[in-house]
Amino acid sequence: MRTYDAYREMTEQALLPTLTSLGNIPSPLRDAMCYSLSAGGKRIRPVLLLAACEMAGGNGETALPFACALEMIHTYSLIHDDLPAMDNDDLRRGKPTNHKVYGEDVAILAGDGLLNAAAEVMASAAVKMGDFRGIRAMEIIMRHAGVTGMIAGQSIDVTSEGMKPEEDRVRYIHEHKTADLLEAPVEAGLVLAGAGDREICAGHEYARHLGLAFQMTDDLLDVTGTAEKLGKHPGKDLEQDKMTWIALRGIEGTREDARREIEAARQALEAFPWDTGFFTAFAENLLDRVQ
Ligand code: GRG
Repeated sequence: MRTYDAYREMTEQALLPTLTSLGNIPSPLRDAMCYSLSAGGKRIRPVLLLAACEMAGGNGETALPFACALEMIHTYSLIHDDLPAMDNDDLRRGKPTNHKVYGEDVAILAGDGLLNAAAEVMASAAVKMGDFRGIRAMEIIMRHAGVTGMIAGQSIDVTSEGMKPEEDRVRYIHEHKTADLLEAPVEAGLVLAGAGDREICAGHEYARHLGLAFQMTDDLLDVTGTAEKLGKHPGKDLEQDKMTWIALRGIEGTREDARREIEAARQALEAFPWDTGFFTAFAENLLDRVQ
């Protein structure tokens, strides 16, 4: 296995060539898609996919198109989330948001374009692989990003603003808006490596707990972080009366819950027959962000 930085660098190198390999995208659509895709970001989702695949003995290079596709989906979701009709943000990844640079019409299309490009990239990689692993990985990624996954979570999030926080509702939003897009890479990476159902189940369990802790730490950073550190404006959740974990449990309660989720994630790793050091360190680093 490689380091986080090595997987991140693999992703950085492959992202734009993977997009442009699809053919001639007209400007300004192409510029808008490339702008957000190359704006940085932690690249957590592709890194998780490549690491899960290599942990289980798979080939990272073969998995790379799926890792890039997932980052395209994540980037589209950020572009759309920043639109005036959703969170109405003007700063993302330390840069002006897509619609501030290209206008709302092109930003919407850039998001649509990235989602469609992701499906094209995965379908074409699956055809090249010539077996069921690629199709299965694509199904996992599209389902977690879709109308029972991330889009479902986002839909409940935007329609819950101003409501009294309820635990089931907050949990639903976090499991789908956030955790689904962390489950997808771990499960898909394992599938691409040919792992068995027991390991895929353990991967699902790990990533679900990790995803919940990830959203809790994101909520904490929204209260305690600075725009300079976060690359986006803090304080938005309170401003928009969002149904967050903090609204439910307060700052200390959220910290405690995040610690509990990380512990549960670490325990899920025990079911793996491989060296899980990468994934333990990943979970612990997440917690360090808000200690
Ligand atoms: C528009 C369908 C649709 C979904 C939007 C991404 C998203 C769903 C909303 C953004 C707001 C938010 C708090 C999402 C939860 C997931 C999350 C914390 C995303 C940010 O991910 P990072 O921290 O970002 O990995 P970078 O920039 O590092 O890639």
